[in-house]
Amino acid sequence: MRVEKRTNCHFCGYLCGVVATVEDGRVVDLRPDPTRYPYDERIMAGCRRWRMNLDVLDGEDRVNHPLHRVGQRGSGQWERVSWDEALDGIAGALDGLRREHGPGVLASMIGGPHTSFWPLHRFMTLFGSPNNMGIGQICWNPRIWMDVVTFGWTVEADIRPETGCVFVWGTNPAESDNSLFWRTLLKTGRDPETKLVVIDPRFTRTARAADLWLAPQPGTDCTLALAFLNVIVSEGLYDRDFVEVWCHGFDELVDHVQPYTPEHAAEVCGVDAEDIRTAARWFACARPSALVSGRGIDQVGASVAPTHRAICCLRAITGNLDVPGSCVLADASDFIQEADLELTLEHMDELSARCTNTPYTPLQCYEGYAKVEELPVRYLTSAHPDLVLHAMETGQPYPVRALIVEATNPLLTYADTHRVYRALKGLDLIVVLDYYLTPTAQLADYVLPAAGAIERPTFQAHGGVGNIAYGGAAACAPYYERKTDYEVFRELGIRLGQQDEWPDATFEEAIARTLAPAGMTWEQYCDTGIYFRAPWYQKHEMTDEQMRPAGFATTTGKVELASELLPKLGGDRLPKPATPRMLCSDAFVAARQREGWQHVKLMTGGRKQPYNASMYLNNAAFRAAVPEPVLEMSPRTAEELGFVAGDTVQIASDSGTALLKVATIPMADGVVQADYGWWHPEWPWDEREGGMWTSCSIDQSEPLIGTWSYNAIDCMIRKTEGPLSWDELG
Ligand SMILES: Nc1nc2c(c(=O)[nH]1)N[C@H]1C(S)=C(S)[C@@H](COP(=O)(O)OP(=O)(O)OC[C@H]3O[C@@H](n4cnc5c(=O)[nH]c(N)nc54)[C@H](O)[C@@H]3O)O[C@H]1N2
Ligand SMILES: Nc1nc2c(c(=O)[nH]1)N[C@H]1C(S)=C(S)[C@@H](COP(=O)(O)OP(=O)(O)OC[C@H]3O[C@@H](n4cnc5c(=O)[nH]c(N)nc54)[C@H](O)[C@@H]3O)O[C@H]1N2
Ligand code: SF4
Ligand SMILES: [Mo]
Repeated sequence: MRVEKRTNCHFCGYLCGVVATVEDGRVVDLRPDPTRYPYDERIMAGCRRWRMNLDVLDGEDRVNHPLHRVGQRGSGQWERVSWDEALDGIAGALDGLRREHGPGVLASMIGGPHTSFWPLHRFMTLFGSPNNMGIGQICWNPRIWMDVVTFGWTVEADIRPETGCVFVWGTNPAESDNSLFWRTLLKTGRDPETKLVVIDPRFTRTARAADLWLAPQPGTDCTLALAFLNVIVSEGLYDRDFVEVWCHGFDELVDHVQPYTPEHAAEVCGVDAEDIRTAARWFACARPSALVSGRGIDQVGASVAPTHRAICCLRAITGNLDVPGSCVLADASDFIQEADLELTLEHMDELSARCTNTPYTPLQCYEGYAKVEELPVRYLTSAHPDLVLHAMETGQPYPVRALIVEATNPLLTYADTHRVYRALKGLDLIVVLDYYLTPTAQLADYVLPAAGAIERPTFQAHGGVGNIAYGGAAACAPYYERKTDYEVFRELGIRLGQQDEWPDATFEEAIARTLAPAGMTWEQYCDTGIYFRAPWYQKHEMTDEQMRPAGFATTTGKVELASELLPKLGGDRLPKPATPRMLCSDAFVAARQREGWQHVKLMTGGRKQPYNASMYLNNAAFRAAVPEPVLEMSPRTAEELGFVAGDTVQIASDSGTALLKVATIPMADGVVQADYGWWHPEWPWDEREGGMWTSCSIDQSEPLIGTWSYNAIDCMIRKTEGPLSWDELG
């Protein structure tokens, strides 16, 4: 029988709708679905991934059955086992470890937005472990935290026809966000009335659309933001009414920004002082103005909190907050939020008692979470990898002996990958749930076959910061013995006494339950593919029966330019640039310099099509188009270092080294940018994986949230001969 099914691609976080033609349970064709959000003809035409959904269903290298390790860890020898054997084996081992060491013995790792992670986190919560590592500290959380501290809630850019100026700060949606947002931005950038300012050390595809490109040295953005504030305050360009009624600590901020003149920032950031003035004036005067930020400033380590705080102040004093076309405070969701699905709040006390983040990162922990009045969202308590790895290595503060890895490849994408590797090698139990035998899966005891998008339902709710959820149904039942992530954690949970907490047999039913409070049924969701409430504005002005305005959900009820909360946690009232915490030791630098290596500043992980972190490197067509990882630098930097495009170079820090090919692009001088996540699926399995050069040491992380740096890193570099290989990586 031949039927057409509406389903979604999930090869990036945007979940474009596709229509699958299904014959006797097998998908035989796919085409874009123009009827469902987030559809855009040009996106589908330009995206090289959605057709892959069909190709990989029967992909030769997919994991199709549960695998159990035979031989030594990492030896690459597997036996096929049944699901019951695998799940009984895992549950039995976890039960034994919990009896011996307590519930904190189990840790988990997740990655980017590849699937719904709440089932794993519900499982972890019910098991009793707070050791859920993820990308919280370096992807998204820093902004969410500082928005919440300053405004009481998170904000999203609301780009509309009337938007007069957009700051695109440390994000490159032309490569990273193949979605409607980028299309909207591009259209806005082409409007002669709208000023588009891109702040990025690299001249990216996004920067090409800009009216003004500012290229700060990485990690100096806090000073730049303070200089914008300096211009706006000293030229009287702020929104007096909003400041007077709704901002707390304006006078303090005015004093605070005095030293941060454009000339000072020009020196620190390497940006022209006049350009700083121009950008600041546009943002303040071309209202409404919107601002979006990304990984570029989420991953700057020590400066992350003050940078975001300064940006929050910029939005607030210019009155670009919660008015149409500026930055709107997100709305709480009508459907159940992920944080609730994870059951975190119900188990706060128990989890808090075992939280390894306490007292190291006083905001990013259960106690920090409890201090903020109203919290949306998830991941605000996710465990710091350095602290959990430490527990794996030393048994302190208690032993962590088992690990579940879901939809991430930490041997390539977590920081300090040599250390991740060593810590994993010493564990008693590793379970990996993935599509492929990734380098991380090669170290597992059990590899469990995950059902891919179009084989499973999808539900994207952007972490619960808005009143929007979209996605849809599976096109077919999982092929072979693959299972949805939800089913795996449910079945494991039931084996470990959690049966009462998993009432829904399938992920479809769980999504239906999630949507029920919003009054939407599963059938309606599959049909429309979206639950959505339009944004509404100036919520702080809404009055109650006594005509009292709602205000902001902060301790003072106002926008806290000067924070009342952060000093209680050891932070600053006002944003101050932090001293960069250097990653290379003096001894390492000196030793390499004696051997002729040169010293540069390193950024990593600039997003590029067609790959996504460590994914799709097994796609032959992609590899033919983009065959190797590159190291970008300005032509001037290349010349100074003595390199030409195409040279093979080696970069190193004291936590690792990698080999890449030089490419020259317009970008800030003295800085290099390395692709990340690279591996060579076609090379025989070899435990010496590449790409290991960053560090997540807690000593070098930002002190409140625990953000480590992927962008303002110290590194050494030299030219090397010959093709890329593992041999030099030793
Ligand atoms: N193709 C592709 N798309 C992806 C991903 C992928 O791996 N590949 N990953 C997905 C994920 S997990 C995420 S989090 C998003 C991230 O999405 P984005 O945040 O848009 O990430 P990038 O595209 O790398 O853009 C970050 C930009 O910040 C700049 N930058 C680096 N350091 C600094 C700095 O100190 N200051 C400033 N101002 N800029 C700086 C970089 O040059 C880079 O151009 O992308 C998602 N989309
Ligand atoms: N140096 C450096 N490191 C970084 C970054 C950087 O910019 N520079 N960026 C950081 C950021 S922002 C992020 S988000 C991370 C991203 O890092 P990861 O998320 O770890 O990276 P991926 O390579 O995308 O790994 C995803 C894995 O999940 C599997 N997978 C995909 N879909 C599913 C699914 O539905 N179920 C299951 N079970 N498995 C699935 C894929 O096969 C793949 O092996 O990297 C971080 N690390
Ligand atoms: S943009 Fe993302 S979700 Fe959309 S088709 Fe491409 S890979 Fe799939
Ligand atoms: Mo990310």
